[in-house]
Amino acid sequence: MVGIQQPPPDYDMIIVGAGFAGVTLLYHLRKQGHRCRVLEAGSDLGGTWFWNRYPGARVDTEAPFYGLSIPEIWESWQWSEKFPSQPELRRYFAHLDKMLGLKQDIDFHTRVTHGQFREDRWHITIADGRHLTSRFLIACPGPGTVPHIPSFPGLESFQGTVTHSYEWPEEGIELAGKRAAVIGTGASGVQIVQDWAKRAQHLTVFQRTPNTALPMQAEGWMPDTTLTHAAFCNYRNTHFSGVNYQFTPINTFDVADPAARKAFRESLWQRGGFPYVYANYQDVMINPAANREMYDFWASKTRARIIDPRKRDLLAPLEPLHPMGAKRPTVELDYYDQFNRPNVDLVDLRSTRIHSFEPKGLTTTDGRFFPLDVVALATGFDMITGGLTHMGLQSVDGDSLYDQWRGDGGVKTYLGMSIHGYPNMFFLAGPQGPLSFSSGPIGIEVQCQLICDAIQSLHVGGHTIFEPTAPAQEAWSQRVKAMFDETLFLQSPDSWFLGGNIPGKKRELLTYAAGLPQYQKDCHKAFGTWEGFVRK
Ligand code: N01
Repeated sequence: MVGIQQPPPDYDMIIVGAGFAGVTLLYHLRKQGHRCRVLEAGSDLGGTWFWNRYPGARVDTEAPFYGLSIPEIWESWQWSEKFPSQPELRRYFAHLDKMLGLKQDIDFHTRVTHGQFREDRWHITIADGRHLTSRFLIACPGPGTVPHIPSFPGLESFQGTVTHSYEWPEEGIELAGKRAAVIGTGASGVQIVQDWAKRAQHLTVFQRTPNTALPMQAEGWMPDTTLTHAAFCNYRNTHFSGVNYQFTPINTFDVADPAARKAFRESLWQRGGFPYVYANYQDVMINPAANREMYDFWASKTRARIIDPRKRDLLAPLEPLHPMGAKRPTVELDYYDQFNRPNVDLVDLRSTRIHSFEPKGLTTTDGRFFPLDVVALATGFDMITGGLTHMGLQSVDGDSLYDQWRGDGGVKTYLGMSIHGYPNMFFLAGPQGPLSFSSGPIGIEVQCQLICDAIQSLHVGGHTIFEPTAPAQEAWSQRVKAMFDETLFLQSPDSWFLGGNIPGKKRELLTYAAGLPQYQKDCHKAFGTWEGFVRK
C-alpha cells in the first residue's frame, strides 16, 4: 500500500535555540498571536547555561542585570548571588518555564542541520531527518556554542579523561587523587582552575595569555531592593551596556592629581567586577597611557596576592601583553590565590608550546613530559558567528552562510539582525549587533523588542516577505567595522572580539560598539520606514 505523504508541520515562526533569546522571543511572539515552535539541540532550557556545566561556572555580570524584565518574572524572582552560578541560572530558567509555560512549544533534542528560504517559506531540516516549514526563521544559537578544540597532535591517543569546557559530562569528573590540567585561561579556564585547584591531587595550568581577571567583591552582597522595574528597564535606553554603570565622562589625565586618580580606581576596585574597566575614565580604551595606568593599578593589586615570583610575573606581568580590556577580562573569586597552593603549577605557553599528547600525559616543545589523568580544554569558541555558520543555512541562491562569512568579504549583516539573501530571517546575539558589549539578556531583550515590532509593522503594512538590500548591508557592515578604528581593541588581533582566536577566520570587528541607546535609535530609524529593506 502506498502511504499518503503528510506535509511537514508548518509554523509562523521557527525559533532556533532555547536560551535567553529563544525563550524571550517565544514569550513575546506568542503574545502577538503567532504560532511558534522552538527547536533546541539540548534536553532542557538554558542555552549557554544548559551546556556550560563545568564546576564553578557562573556569570560575570551582576544580578539583577543578567536577567529579564518580563514583569511576572521580575516580580516573582530574587537572585541570591551577586554573580549567579550556573545552578542558579538553571533554576531561573525552570522558573521562567513554570511562570510562562514555555516547554509546550519547544522540541528538545532537535538540532537544525539545514535551512533555506524557498518561495514563501523557510524549509528546515533536523538532524534526525525531520522537516518543518515556517514563514519566519529566527536564529538564536548563542554567541559561544561551537567549541574551539585546537588540533593538538596525539589528542585522541590520550587514555585519561579530556573534555572541553562546553561538553562537560553531566555526572561531573572525579578528581580525588588525580593529576589534572587546564589548558586556557579565559573566563572558562579561570573558573575551572578555581574549582580544580582545591580538589585535584595536582593541577597544571597551561597559560598562553594571562587573564586580567577582576575581583568579584561578592562577600556580603545583598540585592538592591530599591531598584524599581522602571529604573531597571530604563538603563538600556540611557547606558551603553544596559547596566547601572558606564564609562566616567572625563579623560584620565584631565584629573591632574595622581592620588585622585588612584582613589577613583580604588573605589571601582572595591565595587568589584567589570566597572573597574568599563566604568573607568572614558579614554581608557582609546588612550594608551590611560590604559597603561589602569593596567598598572590592576597589576600591583594582583601581584601582591601571588607569592612565587615566577608565577607572579607570568600571571600579572609588569609589562602588559595587550591593552587591558582589549581581550575580554573576567571576574574571579580566588583565582590568583590558587597559585599559592603547593599542588598548583603554571606552564607558560609563550616560552614553550604543547608538542603533543601521549597516552599518559602531554609533552611540551622544551622536552618536558607532564603525566596527567584529566584535562580540561578551556580553549574557547568560534565566538559570535559560529552558532549561525554551523546551522547549515543556505541563501536563496544556494550559497552557504559558512562559506560566505569565511570568504574574503567577511561577515555582512544589516542591523546585526538580518542578512541579504536570507529573506524573512532574523538572528539574535550574533555579529554586528551590540551583544558583546552589553549584558546578554538585556541586549537580547532590546533585539527581541525590535524584531517583534518589525514583524508587527510588516503585518500591518500588508507585507509577508522582507529582505535587507545588499547596499544597506554593505553600509552597515562598514559602519560597524569603523566604530573600532580609534580604539585599542585593534591592538589585540588574536582576541575573539575580532575572530582572531580561530584559525582561518577573517580578522574583523564583530560587534556594534556605539552602545544600546544608539543601537536602538539606528534600528528604529531603519524599521520606521523599512529603509534598507525590500518588502513584498
Ligand atoms: O574562551 P576564551 P572562554 N593552546 O577564548 C587559550 C564567555 N564566558 O571559554 O588568549 C593553548 O576567552 C587562549 O589563549 P590566548 C565570555 O564572553 C563567560 O574562556 O588565545 N591555549 C585563552 O586563554 C568569554 O569571554 C563566562 O593566548 C589556547 C583560552 O584558551 C567567552 O565566553 C564564563 C589555545 C580561551 O579563552 C569565552 O570564554 C565562561 C592553544 N592552541 C565563558 N587555543 C562568565 O560569565 C586557545 N587557547 C564568567
